[in-house]
Amino acid sequence: KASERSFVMIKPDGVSRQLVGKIITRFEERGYKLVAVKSLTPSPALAKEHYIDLASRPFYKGLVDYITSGTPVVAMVWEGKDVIRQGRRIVGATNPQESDPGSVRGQYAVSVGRNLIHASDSFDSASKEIELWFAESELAEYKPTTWDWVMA
Ligand code: DAT
Ligand code: MG
Repeated sequence: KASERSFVMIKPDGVSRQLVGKIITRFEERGYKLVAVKSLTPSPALAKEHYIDLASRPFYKGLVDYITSGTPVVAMVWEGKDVIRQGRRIVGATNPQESDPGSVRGQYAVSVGRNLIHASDSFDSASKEIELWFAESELAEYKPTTWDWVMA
């Protein structure tokens, strides 16, 4: 769908390592539309809910502690053709040791516990995550000047 949206989050290591601009640029230059963006330190409740499907995993507490460390995250919504699947490709495999070197994780990360970035993995999780992180009023409606050329 041309209107497909994905939730993408630069994690605290990405912010602390000052990779925000480089990461946003990948999505922008591909032609995707930035529908929403904000910097925040997630509450434990928000981080736990975001990763609720992993609650039984041994790394869950460490994951929540990492996301809520106090260094902010950058939460975003990106829109465009196939952005959920393409977003996952831009981000790379979960374990940076397996990520394609051209992906964000494959270029900048080496540890699965510090893999820089999140992107929704399905239409259902994208819908849930966008609703969890953003109010409807935070989602912009506009058309980038590049849109018709890129999304044709
Ligand atoms: P992804 O972020 O690629 O969607 P996921 O949803 O399976 O991966 O897991 C969410 C995050 O949890 C992942 O980005 C990093 C962390 N994680 C996953 N597997 C892990 C493991 N085996 N050890 C430590 N952290 C892990
Ligand atoms: Mg995931």
